[in-house]
Amino acid sequence: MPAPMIPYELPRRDVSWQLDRAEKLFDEMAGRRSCRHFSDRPVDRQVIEQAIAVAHTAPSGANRKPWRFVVVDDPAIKREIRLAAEAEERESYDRRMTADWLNALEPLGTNWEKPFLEIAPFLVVIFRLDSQMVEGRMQRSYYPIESAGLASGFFLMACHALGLATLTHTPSPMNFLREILGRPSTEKPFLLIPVGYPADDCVVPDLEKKPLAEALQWNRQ
Ligand code: IYR
Repeated sequence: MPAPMIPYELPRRDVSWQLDRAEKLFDEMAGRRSCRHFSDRPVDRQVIEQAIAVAHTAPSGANRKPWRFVVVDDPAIKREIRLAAEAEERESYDRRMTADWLNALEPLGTNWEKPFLEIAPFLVVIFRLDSQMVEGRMQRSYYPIESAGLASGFFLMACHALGLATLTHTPSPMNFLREILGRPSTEKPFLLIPVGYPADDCVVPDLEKKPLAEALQWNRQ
């Protein structure tokens, strides 16, 4: 049965308001960087829950919201995650990643060591749900990867807007997260996101960014 329809309105904005707002939003988001040097300064649990509430407003296939956000702040679990991630990362850096891949990562200065997994106050593990219980039976999800990606983007933006640093970390393979966190096999680890504040001496690489003109096209080429 179709859901009842309710009015949907947005405030009317003129172009100068939109361009002014766009500039401010651009400046704010362009200031977001992936953080690999976290402070151990705590973050209030309510703040991270609010950021997840924002992520949970993201659109999704058939409105099924096929994601789960697991927040880890237990030091013993963070340590388990660090050790398991580093074991996979060591294997990846030493054997699994291609020379091209290692070359592409060189400007970032990353390696297999991931101390931030213990230092950041929260590790947020986003799972994508390939199926889930709906109306009392297991049903498949629609576009779970796209949906989880959308919710992840909303989450990163919410964290940044709340003054929190994040890293989209993808130790590979990530199945250890499902085991450590006790999630069922229908839930696939999607991203591991440390959240917190940058360390006082945090630095980020000064990277050249791909020009927007290479990413934007009007109509046909
Ligand atoms: N997962 C590894 C390697 C890595 C891969 C990509 I693609 C990055 O943008 C950054 C790192 C690591 O986290 O070190």
